[in-house]
Amino acid sequence: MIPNKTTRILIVDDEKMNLKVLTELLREDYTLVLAKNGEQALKFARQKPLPDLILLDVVMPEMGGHDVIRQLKEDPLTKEIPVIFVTALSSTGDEEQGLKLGAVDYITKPFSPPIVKMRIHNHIRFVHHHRLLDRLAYLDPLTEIANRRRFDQVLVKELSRAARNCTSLSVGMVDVDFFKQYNDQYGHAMGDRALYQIASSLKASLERPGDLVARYGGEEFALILPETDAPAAGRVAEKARRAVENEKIPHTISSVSSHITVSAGTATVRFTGRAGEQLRETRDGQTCEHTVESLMLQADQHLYKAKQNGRNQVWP
Ligand code: GH3
Ligand code: MG
Ligand code: MG
Ligand code: MG
Repeated sequence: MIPNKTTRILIVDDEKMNLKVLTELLREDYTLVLAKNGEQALKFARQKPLPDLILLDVVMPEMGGHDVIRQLKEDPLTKEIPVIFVTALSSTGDEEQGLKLGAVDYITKPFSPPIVKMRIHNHIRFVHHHRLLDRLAYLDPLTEIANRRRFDQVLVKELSRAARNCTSLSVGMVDVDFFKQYNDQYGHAMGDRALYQIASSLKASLERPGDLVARYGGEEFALILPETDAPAAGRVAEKARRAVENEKIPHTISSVSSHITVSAGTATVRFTGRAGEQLRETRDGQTCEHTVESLMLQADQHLYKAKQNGRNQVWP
């Protein structure tokens, strides 16, 4: 990896001299953000764009480095940011504790600048590799939205979160209408382009940061809508449907419209009772064991109804 200025490093140290030394060492290769105490460190660590790496002093007045890393690791926003301790505390016990708290490396002062620079380069290279692997594993290459693997992973997590917090969770299945005919008429390459545009449009139509749209397969997309009850899910799906329609991608042989349209089915699980209890209830008041499969099956059945009813619509 060639270091570049789009990579951000947050440097935290209460002593100006230490900040200066690290700044001199790294400023040519990276964009640096400096914090002179623990509170500032937490504030800057949560500001977007997030830092790619944090160099953290241990001994600081008020909030020390150990408290800072604990809080970073507890926050879903910052827990993946690698932290390197840079400290004068050099005993084996100190180092062991730093690594136990989740630091990826432990550098003791006084340090050798060229060695520290190389160690930081190596960690940054690792960060970029990790991101690349993440993209490959969880992004659909054609549409550049989440893939099926990511969808399944998020749905399991959101289902258990909804059960824990006794909230509603909705899913949606979205399927392009008469897409086979589109491919037949315009060719597969245009079909691919249309899928990209549909995916972008669906994604842009979602409002909440926790919502997810994924490519579920072929020309099918799926939505995860946390803390969303059935009527709200219907509204979100309708908004998504309209967004695709408004793209006005010509589809002259579709019998629904002269443009590409989608149909959607939604399904909702509503967890009632006190948080942590096991009572599981559907929208219709039936108590049943809701698994990922049954929720998706229901959304699929509702999608089928939307298709049967004439397409370009949401069911229920
Ligand atoms: P319906 O309204 O009932 O959903 O009709 P449909 O033609 O969309 O349904 P069908 O399931 O018969 O066809 C889906 C089509 O989607 C067939 C397939 O060629 C196309 N498709 C699936 N994945 C891709 C893809 O990655 N690229 C392109 N260009 N087409 C795809
Ligand atoms: Mg200090
Ligand atoms: Mg289909
Ligand atoms: Mg279809």
